[in-house]
Amino acid sequence: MTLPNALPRPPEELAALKAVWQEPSGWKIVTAVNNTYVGLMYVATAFVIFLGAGVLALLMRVQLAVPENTLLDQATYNQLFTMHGTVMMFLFAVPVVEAIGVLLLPNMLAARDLPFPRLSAYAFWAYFVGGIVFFCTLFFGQAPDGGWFMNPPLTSYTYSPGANADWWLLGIGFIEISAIAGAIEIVVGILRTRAPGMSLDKLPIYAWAMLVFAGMIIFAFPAVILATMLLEVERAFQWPFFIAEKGGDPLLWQHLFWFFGHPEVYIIFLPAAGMVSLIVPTMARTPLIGYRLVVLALVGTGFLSFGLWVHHMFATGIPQLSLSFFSAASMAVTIPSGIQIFAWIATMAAGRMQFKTPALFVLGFLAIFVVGGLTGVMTAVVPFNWQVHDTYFIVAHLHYVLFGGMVFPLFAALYYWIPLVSRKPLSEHLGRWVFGLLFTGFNIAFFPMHITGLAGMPRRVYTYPADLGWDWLNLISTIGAFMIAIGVLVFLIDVARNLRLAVEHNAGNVFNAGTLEWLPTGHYSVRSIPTVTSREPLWDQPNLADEVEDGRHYLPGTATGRRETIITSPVDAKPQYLLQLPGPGWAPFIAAVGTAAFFLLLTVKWIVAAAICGGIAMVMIFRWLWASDPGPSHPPVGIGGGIKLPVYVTGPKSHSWWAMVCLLLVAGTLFASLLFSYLYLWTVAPEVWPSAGDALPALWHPLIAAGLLLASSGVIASASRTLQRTVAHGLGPHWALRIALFVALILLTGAFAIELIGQWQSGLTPTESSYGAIVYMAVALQGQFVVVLVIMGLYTVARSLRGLLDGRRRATFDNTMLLWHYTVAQGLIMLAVLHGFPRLAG
Ligand code: HEM
Ligand SMILES: [Cu+2]
Repeated sequence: MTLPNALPRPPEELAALKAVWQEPSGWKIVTAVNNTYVGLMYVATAFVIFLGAGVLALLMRVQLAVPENTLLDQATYNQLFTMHGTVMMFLFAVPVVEAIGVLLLPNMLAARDLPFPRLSAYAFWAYFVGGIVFFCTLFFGQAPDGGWFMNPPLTSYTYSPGANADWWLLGIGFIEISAIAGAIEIVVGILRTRAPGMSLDKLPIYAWAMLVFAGMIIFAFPAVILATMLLEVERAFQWPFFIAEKGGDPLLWQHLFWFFGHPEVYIIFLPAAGMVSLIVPTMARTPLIGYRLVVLALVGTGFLSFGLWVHHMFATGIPQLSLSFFSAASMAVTIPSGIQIFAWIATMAAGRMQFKTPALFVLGFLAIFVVGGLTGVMTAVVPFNWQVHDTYFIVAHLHYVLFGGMVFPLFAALYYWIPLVSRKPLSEHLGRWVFGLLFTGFNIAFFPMHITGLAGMPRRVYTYPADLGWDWLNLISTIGAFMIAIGVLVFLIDVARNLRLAVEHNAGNVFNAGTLEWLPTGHYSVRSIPTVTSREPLWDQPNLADEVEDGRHYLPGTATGRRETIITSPVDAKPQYLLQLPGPGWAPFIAAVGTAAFFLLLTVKWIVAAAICGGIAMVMIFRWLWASDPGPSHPPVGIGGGIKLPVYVTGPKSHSWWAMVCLLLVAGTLFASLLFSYLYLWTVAPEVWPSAGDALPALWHPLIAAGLLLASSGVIASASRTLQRTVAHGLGPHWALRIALFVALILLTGAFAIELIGQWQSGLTPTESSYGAIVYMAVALQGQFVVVLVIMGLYTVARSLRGLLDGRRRATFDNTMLLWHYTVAQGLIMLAVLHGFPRLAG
């Protein structure tokens, strides 16, 4: 193969590349947006939070070590297990895998960075501030105490009047927004910033896993965001979604929560499985066996896991048919996991394994995860499930799955990839100790819990009477927990001794791996971006590292004098355009702190301060958006090999269009969850719903509203055609465009007002019944979209006035238009359901 660039490269090329990617130092590090910086801080924060949640676990184990212990009282213990579970699931497990993705993916895809660096920075800082404040509620006795799944009515205002539950609802709801931001970044990054030639068939398995992971976040998290919104509104304004006397149903919470909560387990597990699929071939020195089957298994798990949520509700008295269906489905999901396990075993058998520390952790993972899978199949059997419901058997099962399925792979990954960010690898000798302590400690701590559970000990009890046969088992569990703690301590010592952070001049490819992240890198990632022709490029092209370093592949420096990366087509990774990336800046940091402060202050009901912080966050976000639609500011540039790429693209080819589509999928899922809730509430309490004889809002209301909505979409569509005819600073069509935007906004808000007034005039109030509550919730959701569109519409007009919008520079308008049509569609469906459904049913 002839290389795109000839030798020698001019010396100033590398210097220019370095200068452009120079990162701030000192306290200005908070302005850094580069994935290496943000990724490292992200991983470190998540790990510290893991330690914190681990300390809570130790406290619980000390309390339970002997019967009738008085070290902790009931109220404190309730906060401890709730915080331990919540923090482990939401503040450690999901963020840490997202963080590793941010850190590794660009290098693995040979991109210079992910497509939205400021979004990653925003997601990280929001998580950082929100996570720390959330954790600190413990020190003020304000921590949530209703268990990690927060079931009402226990968490409703009547039984949890303090702010504890609000911290969970607002804090976690907010951190999920940060997780979604990260997920969108990862989806668009994997699909659009791959090295030329890295078709989907050559994508490293880890990237496949992260793609499924991020996709699952997009479809799972909206359900729990809706649930937290409903419960918070119920607590704050007495809208009775979950209160049975008023036609609500606590089980609605469980459906929404577990529709997210079960996929959550796989959201945590799949990235871990992806890591294992890269580590095993390296350790066995042979390519992964069954690549395509493993990809199929990842995608299959993603789909299946959305059909299992009811197995967390087997003891709630749901119909027999649901029991059978969800029981069978739960067993079916073991098949794709089994495929992966066999692929790993086959690969190990086919190659010559070197038992370095990462390999040990992988073996530990396999052993523990298989046990967790087996107890999972046991609990999928309904009668057995009823027996062990809410006992320590479940605590044992969930830790075999979560600790085995993600913490062991995580340690494997740390030992495996730390040479990428450190001058020295971690110590093999200490690594063996860490593994030994964690593996033995884990089994000593958690295996006895199966027996404790079968012997009848319920979970979530702060103490127990002596001589029920639980004493020894509990003491053993506590000893095991401390062995785990010592193992983690040894790991920290290893890190303190051997970790020497260095992105440049790192330890390098110490395990002789085949994937691209092991190419020599700087802050700019690779010096030049290689063409990929196989799944293990470093094994198949022995000279690749030197060629890349010598700048002989694509984009050997900076083509436009700014940070940039190549955008490729989603399936076969053909270069499409050059994306200019932003450098360091304050906006993401301030916006994230402002957003976090907004939610946290809202929790303590400091409304004015919250509003100010929210306002600051908004201003910052718009400042950063303002610069992110540069237009065709640069003529097409050559990237080597005779390829010339445009520097700006709009419409369905552009990365921002893809991100908008992802965002609309999130919105659509949120809306679907709301429709589900609406219909669900009707099935549980049709008596609070209007029937044939009742006064309903007159039909002309929704018909007019629908007409206005359609008209507003029509106006936007014609504005789009007008925009096509404009050029910067011309006059005529610009005014037509601005007027059209105003008219469309008036039509949209008019439609909303008519619907709201119509419902109100018919005498419906949100507090009287679950029907009123859910109707107004639907209207309020639509209202939020209208508010966003008003802001985006005015913003678009402002850009037009400043001459920043025309036929060629139109990404801002295109994204607004997408959201617009979506909002109109959502509004039409909502009108049809709100007005059609009770009528037809009655
Ligand atoms: C460091 C080792 C760990 C120990 C010693 C430990 C210990 C415990 C104990 C004793 C409980 C039961 C409390 C009770 O029901 O009264 C518990 C619950 C739980 N743990 Fe862990 N755990 C550890 C790690 C993890 C990890 C890594 C995760 C997740 C990634 C996790 C997730 C959970 C969850 C979700 C619960 C349920 C909380 C609830 O009932 O609301 N744990 N843990
Ligand atoms: Cu489940």
